[in-house]
Amino acid sequence: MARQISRRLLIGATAAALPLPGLLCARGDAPEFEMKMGNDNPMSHPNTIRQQEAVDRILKETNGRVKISVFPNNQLGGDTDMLSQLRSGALEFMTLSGLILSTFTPLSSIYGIGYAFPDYKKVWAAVDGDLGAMIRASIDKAGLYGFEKIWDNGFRQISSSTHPIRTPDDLKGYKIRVPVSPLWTSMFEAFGAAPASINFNEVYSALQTKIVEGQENPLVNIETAKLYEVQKYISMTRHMWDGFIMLGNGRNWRSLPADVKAVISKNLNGSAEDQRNDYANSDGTMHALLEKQGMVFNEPDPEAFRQVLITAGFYDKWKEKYGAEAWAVLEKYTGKIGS
Ligand code: X2X
Repeated sequence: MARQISRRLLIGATAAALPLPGLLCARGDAPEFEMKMGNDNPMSHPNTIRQQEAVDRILKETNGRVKISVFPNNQLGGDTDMLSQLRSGALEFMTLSGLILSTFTPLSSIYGIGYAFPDYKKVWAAVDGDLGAMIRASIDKAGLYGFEKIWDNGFRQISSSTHPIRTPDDLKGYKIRVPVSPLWTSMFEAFGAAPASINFNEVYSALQTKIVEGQENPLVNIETAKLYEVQKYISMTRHMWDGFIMLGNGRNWRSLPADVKAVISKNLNGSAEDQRNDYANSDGTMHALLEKQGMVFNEPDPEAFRQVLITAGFYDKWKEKYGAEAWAVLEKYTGKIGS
């Protein structure tokens, strides 16, 4: 169902993305601002569909003055490559997990602490509230611009080609791919697994060639990246929530006229809300689609995994890394973590 919706949306978005001859001719010249936006999501993914909608509205509302082209699916390179391009100004916008960004702005991974958020209500209160403001301030200090509304990257589940993950013991020595981020590596080391840091554009081949047994992602990413072709089991561990921060190159963003920034912000933040709804309503549909592709689901007890993180000192380690002040902001929304 979500795929039809996404296909319908995609067809709509693609058609709308076709050059708007009427608009451009109305000004009779090239756009005043031509910029690029990158992501690591396939064409059929809600990120790509909603980003394309946003840039279409921006082109229209600026009467062809501002043209942002979306390059999905790692077309510009993997996440770490795109982040370097963003920092240099070769790329003007991208969506990136705060945990991958944290190699550059350590505080931006704080929302990804294992089992910190039980539900979306607390997630959005935090990232649309003081926790998000704190993260954006750290991004700003690092010379980038973080848009107010973080996009959703869902609650993450573990997939495997070898065996289902039923208890924390099943993670001992488990060769799992994780995105390039100290927090992801640290969490799976705390579980006793063998995490391998690999960018998303290389995940399918790493699973196919058995470099790793499994990976972890929300169902919509597993489905849209066709990981069901190289995975057999999905264990609904729901071990963390992740978000895609919409980022701009700071220098470029500051150089834009105020009216242009207002139109871009309104439409990107507006599409973030639409994309959040897509994700929040997708798990049931994705579950059915993935089962149809032959994937076998199990529901382990999350508390057993959380206890392992406590015993391994994972929470104490990261509370020290972020500092008591930042941790207090996190716990303002999550309640006490790690006890
Ligand atoms: O790399 C991943 O697993 C993904 C697609 O979820 C992120 O961008 C963090």
